[in-house]
Amino acid sequence: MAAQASVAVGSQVWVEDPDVAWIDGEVIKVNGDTVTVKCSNEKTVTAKATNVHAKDPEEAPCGVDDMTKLAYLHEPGVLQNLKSRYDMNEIYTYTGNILIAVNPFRRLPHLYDTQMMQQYKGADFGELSPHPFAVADVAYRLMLNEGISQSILVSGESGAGKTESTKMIMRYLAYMGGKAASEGRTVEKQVLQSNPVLEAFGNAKTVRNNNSSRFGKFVEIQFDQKGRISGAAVRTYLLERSRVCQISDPERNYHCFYMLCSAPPEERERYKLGDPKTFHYLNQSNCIKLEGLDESKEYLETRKAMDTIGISSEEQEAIFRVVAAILHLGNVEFAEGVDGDSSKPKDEKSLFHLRTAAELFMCDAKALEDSLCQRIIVTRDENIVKTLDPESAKGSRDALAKTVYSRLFDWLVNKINNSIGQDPNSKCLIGVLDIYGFESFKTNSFEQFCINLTNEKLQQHFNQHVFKMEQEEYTKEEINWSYIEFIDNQDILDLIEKKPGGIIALLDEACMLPRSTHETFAQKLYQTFKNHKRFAKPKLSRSDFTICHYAGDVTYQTELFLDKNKDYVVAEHQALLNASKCAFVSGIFPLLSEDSSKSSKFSSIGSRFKQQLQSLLETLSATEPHYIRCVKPNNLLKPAIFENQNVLQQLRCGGVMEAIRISCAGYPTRRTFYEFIDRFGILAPDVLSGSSDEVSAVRRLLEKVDLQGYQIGKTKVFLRAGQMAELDARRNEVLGRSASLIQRKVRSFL
Ligand code: AOV
Ligand code: MG
Repeated sequence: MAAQASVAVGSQVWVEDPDVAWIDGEVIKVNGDTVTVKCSNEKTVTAKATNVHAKDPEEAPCGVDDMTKLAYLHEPGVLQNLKSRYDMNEIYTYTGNILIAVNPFRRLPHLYDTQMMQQYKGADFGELSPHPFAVADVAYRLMLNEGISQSILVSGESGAGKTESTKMIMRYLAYMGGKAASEGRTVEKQVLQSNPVLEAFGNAKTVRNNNSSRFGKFVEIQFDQKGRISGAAVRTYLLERSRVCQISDPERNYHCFYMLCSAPPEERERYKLGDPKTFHYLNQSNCIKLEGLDESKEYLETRKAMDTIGISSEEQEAIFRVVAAILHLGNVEFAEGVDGDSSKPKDEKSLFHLRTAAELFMCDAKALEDSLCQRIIVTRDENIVKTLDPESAKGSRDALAKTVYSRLFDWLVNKINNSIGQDPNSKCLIGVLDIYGFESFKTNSFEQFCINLTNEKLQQHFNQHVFKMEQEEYTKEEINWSYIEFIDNQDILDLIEKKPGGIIALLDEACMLPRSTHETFAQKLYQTFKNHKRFAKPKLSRSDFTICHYAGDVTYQTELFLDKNKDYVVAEHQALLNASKCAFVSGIFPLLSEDSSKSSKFSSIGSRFKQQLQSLLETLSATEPHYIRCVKPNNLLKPAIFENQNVLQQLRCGGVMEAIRISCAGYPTRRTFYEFIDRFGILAPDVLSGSSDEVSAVRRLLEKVDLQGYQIGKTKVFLRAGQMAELDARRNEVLGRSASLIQRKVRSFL
């Protein structure tokens, strides 16, 4: 994809290495199209010439703050640059307008303080070191000066630093758009305080991140004509529900559960809470405590943030009462009832938790028990009570816990939006997107499928944008260029989204047909997409399928696809909580209209998510986007460890390499006339003598060295991929010759 070295014996090059991805070395032999390289780790490697890349002989040891300043824009060069900067705690680097952020996994003092914000305020982009504040500043100024809405899209894999970056951006925007030194509950304070609340209820410790967001988030900040924040809206996407009742070691449930268990004693007593280890929903994992986190402090802070947002103390009380009720609910176990297929609370302990849960939900204990252990089948003539066996009752219990929790979360999001308020007159907004990155695990289910769809959509948006930016740079410099191909992932999007006939449509169909199973669904997929380039049936599998995503192949297990795609609330649960004496609880389970209360009516999570994404992309396409790509340098979550292979994989998945490829397909190397003459004047010193302007000197120099296909713009020379290396090789030759010339002179002088 990148500049090929015009390699000769003695050239400094990069060659592939299984451990560190790319290693540098010196060419010691060239034989046709194979090259032998003596690597800096003393190994000698023979490789194809096309797999060897030139190394910049003048590479700055501390790297460059923008990848486009690299002499050679190729994979090893990009990687080396990030690494050498990371080693010096320079965690931010631009690739043109894209900010790459490598997670430092340590607090970098002063990097984010108010003084720093002060500095970035109004500084030209590129003038100061790369920083999220600079990105936010550009967005803010473009919005204010040009009147165009902006968006800042933060992506990267779990634990890469998306949420932290998002918070910095929001802080900067609040700083710029806040009313200086005002007291009380200002809009910008509310906007900022929405973060800790959403994190308490929507974040959890996972294997990949101790504070992993388990939902996607788009925050839209509205501004008035003077550039002051006048409103905000938060949209969230797909909260992970299964975590409420199922966690695997060493992960944790949502933070709020542990916080509440560390609440002040009188509250814990009121909710009959104690050691988190005594609750089934928490003790499935051995991890209870998080190092460096004071849960009781977090609890009070969450409460304070809720105050700021405008959640009343009655509402707060109800929220935490419901959280406690869920914990108690999880401790209700079932045993077989009097007759075969029925169930009842297993023992006194289960009965206690059942009663406590009912008390906290403010509903009738017997009604709660019935809603867990029975289903009412409505026929035309009568209602028939069907009892559930213990296993089904447990399933019913968990379904209730998940439904309540997700309704609670939705309530919070709504409340935040209503309290902060929308500004109907705002013409400009800045949207900040903090959404899950591409995922590929050992087993991938419906969640990964949705997450990866999101990434496909955003990737398409990204490619189109990067491509457009390139075009604009060429136009600005008034150079000719012809259409450059770039990989479009529309075919993958069609495979998933097309209506009718795409995977989501087929899944919905399967969910509506009474007799379908995940196996019949998979068969249908195999039949339909037999010849699709992006679809594959793994050998030896009867129900898995593989999608060739832009970021790599992912194999999905269909087992739970049908279940997870169905969004319905058990009618008995709905009725139970609607009858709660607590206004908050009955409020999150409002009476349904006749129509939608029929449990047979199926509502598809996949289709709804697809629509949400569609509307997100419509919003985004009306904005000018700015991209932040977060990179996780290692999986140990430790500072100062930079794993090349790992980082490279992320740069590829995040489209950074693709952006570079697009730019390489055009004229990847740009040098101002001055820089160009400075570096290559030595190739034709005679063209420089005699006073002439820079442009004609550059023109003559290029003619003299007989290069083809380059372009001369208004202020810069545009070179094609590889041409810089070619010129450097010649320059080295000249330098070498003059060195031996000097040596000869020196010797003859001696
Ligand atoms: P994520 O949002 O990308 O993951 P976070 O933003 O939560 O990742 O970052 C993970 C952790 O890395 C944080 O809790 C910090 O400890 C550390 N970290 C990230 N950025 C910085 C920074 N700039 N300075 C210092 N420490 C940082 V997920 O939500 O899991 O996809 O779903
Ligand atoms: Mg996050």
